[in-house]
Amino acid sequence: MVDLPFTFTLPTPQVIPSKVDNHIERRLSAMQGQFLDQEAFNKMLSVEDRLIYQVYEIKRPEVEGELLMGVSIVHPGKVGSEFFMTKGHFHSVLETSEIYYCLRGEGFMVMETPEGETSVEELSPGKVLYVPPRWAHRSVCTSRQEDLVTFFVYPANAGHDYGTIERQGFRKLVIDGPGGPEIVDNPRYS
Ligand code: S6P
Ligand code: ZN
Repeated sequence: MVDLPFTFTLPTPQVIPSKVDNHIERRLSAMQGQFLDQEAFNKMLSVEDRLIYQVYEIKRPEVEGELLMGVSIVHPGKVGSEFFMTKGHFHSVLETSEIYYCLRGEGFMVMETPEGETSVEELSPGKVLYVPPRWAHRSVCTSRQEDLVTFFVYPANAGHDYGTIERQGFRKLVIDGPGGPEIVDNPRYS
């Protein structure tokens, strides 16, 4: 049977889609080893397993030709001086791209290739970001009070490779500096 076209609404300022097939909540405990300041991480975790980000997914068959889409919501906050962020990943099928459309909040997309090229793009409402094939990506919320909300679309066969980032982190970090958000080299990167 052929698939039928479908519609859903993504009303603003309400940002939860009217059609949701899967809701992911990622808490601090799932981010072990990702933030630079391990002491600040442990201290925060001992008080509360804070909700860092959520994803509302619209499911499609995970095969070539299909597209997956959804909404990612990164909450405001910091671990030490590092802003709350997603885990970040390469796509398992490296030669796949992704589009992000920022709906709300302020932040950055931190990106890098396996060859070590880096790029950090600012996100603000109305901005569309094209993440080309081969670029790992991580969203970082730098708003003080507001969520960073993005709508994303990517090939359904892309898959996620979290392991590479879990082992090494990203080459660039976004920290809260004296004059606002700063992009710095990750001192732990080997
Ligand atoms: C999937 C796409 C987003 C992220 C989401 C959470 O390819 O990039 O749906 O999954 O922003 O990030 P992460 O790194 O935990 O999957
Ligand atoms: Zn992705």
